[in-house]
Amino acid sequence: MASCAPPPTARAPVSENARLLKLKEMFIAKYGSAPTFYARAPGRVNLIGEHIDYCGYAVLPMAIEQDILAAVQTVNTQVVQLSNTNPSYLDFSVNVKNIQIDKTKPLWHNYFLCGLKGIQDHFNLSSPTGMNCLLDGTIPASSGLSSSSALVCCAGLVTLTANGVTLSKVELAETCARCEHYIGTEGGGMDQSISFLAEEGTAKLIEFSPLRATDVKLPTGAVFVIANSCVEMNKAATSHFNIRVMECRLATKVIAKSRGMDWKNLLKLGDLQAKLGVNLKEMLAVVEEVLHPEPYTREEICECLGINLEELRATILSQNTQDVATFKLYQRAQHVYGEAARVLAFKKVCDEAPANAIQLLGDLMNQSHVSCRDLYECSCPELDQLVDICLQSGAIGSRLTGAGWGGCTVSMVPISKLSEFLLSVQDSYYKTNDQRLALQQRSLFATKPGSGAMVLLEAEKK
Ligand code: ADP
Ligand code: NG1
Repeated sequence: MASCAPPPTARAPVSENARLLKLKEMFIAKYGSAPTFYARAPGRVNLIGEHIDYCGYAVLPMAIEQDILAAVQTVNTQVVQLSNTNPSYLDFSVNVKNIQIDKTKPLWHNYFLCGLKGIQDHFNLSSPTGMNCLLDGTIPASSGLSSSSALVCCAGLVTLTANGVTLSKVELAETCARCEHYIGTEGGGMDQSISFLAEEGTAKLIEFSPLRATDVKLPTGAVFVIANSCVEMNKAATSHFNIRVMECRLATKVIAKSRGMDWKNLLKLGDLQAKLGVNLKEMLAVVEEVLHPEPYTREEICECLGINLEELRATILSQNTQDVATFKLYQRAQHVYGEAARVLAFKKVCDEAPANAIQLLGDLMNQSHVSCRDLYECSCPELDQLVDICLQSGAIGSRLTGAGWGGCTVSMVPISKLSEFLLSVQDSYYKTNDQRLALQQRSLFATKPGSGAMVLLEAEKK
């Protein structure tokens, strides 16, 4: 199986590739000699299955062409030096034996340190190598296209390669998913999995425990178009994301307790379903029966679980959700079970390819957006407006993608309508606002499934 293999290593004719050549020249100007290898990890667009990976449910993303690329040289010291082609990401250096990751300030180098530390910890490396690295990214940051995970995955692959150790793509994806938690966000493994397991030309159904990726053949008559709302949302700098993770965790525990189960050892809505042995539709009925739509106060949750506030804080809540006063359990659980079912329905339509496949997939994407907006409350006015504009401009389906609260939409557009669609979205969303107009070129683009992370070595000169 391809996923048991390590990420591929390819030979790249650097002098013929403008981006690699520029990076090489900048590297030499910065560090005085040429890089010994390059590594890239792509971002992704999630077609459907939002905020359910951390509940244990399958998701359906594809890698995009935009990526994080690193030029690297190992050195004989224990120092890792990091620099970036984007001057707003400042230089940083660290001793490999003293890596501290600041959860309170998610500066760019902290994401690199997650990957670095993740690999060091995995192999328990006693004497990790130092290195000089120059990074270059093309994924719009904090826009739901997974720039942070691409950086963590790239750092993981760089550290692996520099230290001469190997892992399969699956092991790398699992290690990088775990180590991104060092920054403080409690995400699932979607982003890191697709970054390593992606293959050109196919979207993937990503399933967890055990992690596996299955090809999903997308319909031929439509293209997927990404549109950035130009509203940035940094997951690690706010508590929105972790509050949702905690709400799902609390819903799991409250339902499990009500059914007399071992609730202390259950964390995910997916594991709860597996233990109850019922289908997703039946889980929606369980949610209806056990949970109420009014927000739960911390006190009510403590009462339901028979614990005190200190225990709630110490054993269940994350560091940045310690002081949250109320949690919506009913709405979040409704979203998760409904969205998990939509992912399976999407995959089935792709597999069976009926004549009305595009309409059916579009309907599922639209339902997903409504659920993210109304039940999960992870949209924002600009994203809702952009989704509406995309639908009015000819998309059959349109939804927010990634964490939300800003960032991008993904729309499914019939190929025959693509040019009209792009012009119409430009006119209605980007040309109405100077800030958006300035960002327009990199904000609205058709995309297709790209390849996964890889190591690049300079091709020998002929
Ligand atoms: P996303 O949805 O893109 O993953 P996050 O808010 O979780 O968004 O992470 C964005 C952060 O990742 C940025 O604030 C920055 O610290 C880091 N990052 C993204 N792109 C780059 C890059 N090209 N170079 C350095 N750091 C980057
Ligand atoms: P982005 O869009 O990269 O912030 C986040 C999580 C995913 C997933 C999505 C929502 C991380 C690293 N990524 O993605 O695991 O939960 O939100 O579907 O936490």
